[in-house]
Amino acid sequence: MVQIGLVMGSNSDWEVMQHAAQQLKAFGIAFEARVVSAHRTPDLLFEYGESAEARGLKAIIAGAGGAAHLPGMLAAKTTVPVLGVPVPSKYLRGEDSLLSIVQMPKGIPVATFAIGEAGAANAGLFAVALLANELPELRARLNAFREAQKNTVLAMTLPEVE
Ligand code: RP5
Repeated sequence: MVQIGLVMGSNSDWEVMQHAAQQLKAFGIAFEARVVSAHRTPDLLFEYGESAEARGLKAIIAGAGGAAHLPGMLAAKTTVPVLGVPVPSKYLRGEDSLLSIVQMPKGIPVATFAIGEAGAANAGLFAVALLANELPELRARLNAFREAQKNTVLAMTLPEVE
């Protein structure tokens, strides 16, 4: 059963959003990836948000660029947690996307991540952490991931000064 929805406003967002998909896949999470555009397919957005809970989604990762309505409008249509990823845009490099997603008025929350690849990857990891609240085995794998990451940094060396 699909647990996480991964949606984005365009297939041009995939280059960034695939970093969320990679994290979900690495932890064996069942997810679906779809293009859902807030302004070009608003009816599909409503349908996706309205059906999310009944379909068993535990969280929705939503990425969009520019005037990024997608995460906020999805959050307006469901109480399933929405994790927003600002996708870099051509002219304002994603600062527009970030502000569009993060500045939700009180009452309809969107958990907003960093612009670009790091934000997408962290949204994936955050979704894993949400699921891990109910799944001890997944929690153990997440802790092992952190341990491995820590050991990689502890093993880092720097060049000698000439
Ligand atoms: C947004 O417009 C999408 O999320 C994408 O980031 C941006 C550009 O879309 P395309 O013109 O590449 O389809 O809706």
